[in-house]
Amino acid sequence: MSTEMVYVEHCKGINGLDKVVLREVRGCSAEVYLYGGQVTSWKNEHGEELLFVSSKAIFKPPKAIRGGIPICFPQFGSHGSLEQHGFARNSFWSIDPDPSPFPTNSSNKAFVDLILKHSEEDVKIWPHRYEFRLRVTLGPGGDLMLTSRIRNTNTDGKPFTFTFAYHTYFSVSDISEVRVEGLETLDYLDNLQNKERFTEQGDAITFESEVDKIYVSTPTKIAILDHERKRTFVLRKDGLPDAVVWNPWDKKAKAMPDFGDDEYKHMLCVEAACVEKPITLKPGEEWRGRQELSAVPSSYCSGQLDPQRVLQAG
Ligand code: TA6
Repeated sequence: MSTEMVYVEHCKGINGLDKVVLREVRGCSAEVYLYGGQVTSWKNEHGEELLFVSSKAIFKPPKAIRGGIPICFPQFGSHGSLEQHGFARNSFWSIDPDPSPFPTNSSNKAFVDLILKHSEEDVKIWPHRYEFRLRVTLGPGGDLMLTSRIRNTNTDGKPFTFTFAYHTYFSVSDISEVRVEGLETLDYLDNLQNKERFTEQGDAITFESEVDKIYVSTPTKIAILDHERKRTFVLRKDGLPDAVVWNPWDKKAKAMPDFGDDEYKHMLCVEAACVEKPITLKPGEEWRGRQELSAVPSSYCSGQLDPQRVLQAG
């Protein structure tokens, strides 16, 4: 029997939806649904799930899958004719037959290239043509990388403007034991106060109630420390100056049919984004936005782990 390592497997997921499973030699894995181009699983070498997907997630178009890493494009948020967070996460992506050269690191074998182009439906509500190439890579050390390349392919000479987010749902043991490092003292727009601008206080962010904040001009590295699990997620980003931090807490959790009443205790969204300053592309121009997630053991208790060291580490 072949013991050949299967790095990339195309198969059927929930409700028969097409998905791709990425595997690495140490036992780490990831899963991406072609519906939404959405990562719905990222496991470490022990098979522990690192992303949150609601037990009530509805894997049935046109509803977006509640959890994993929804792609918000061509709009983050809800304004104008587009639905909340745009249509990319409610669309069927394809395997890219001709992935124009992504800078490939030959040691990465577990990756998939997806593509989404304008549909005639979409053009009715967002009158532009585009090619959105998404590469999802599971690195040899179990890191998860998403690279988006969005090109304006309008033939009428028109530029287009968009906002974007990787709406990442991290799985945490207990939200009241989680700290976020790297956003201290930054300005943010508070979605709970009409997007008014405030300045964050001087130390790590902790959670005691609903939070829905868009931090602007943030550093390339953000750390999410799960004290109970002694695990730190490190989010590295490029081309994405903002970071959205969201936890619905109890009231909003109860109001979402595809979200368990108590599930807010076990998730936190920290989203690499471009919201404050939308991106404008002329025909032929391309934008690139990338995020890299890693999960490192952190013996963080009573300050033993210096979070700044985590952020400054290579
Ligand atoms: O990322 C935070 C946010 O914009 C919140 O305001 C909340 O609406 C969340 O996204 C989830 O949005 P969704 O459309 O997926 O229910």
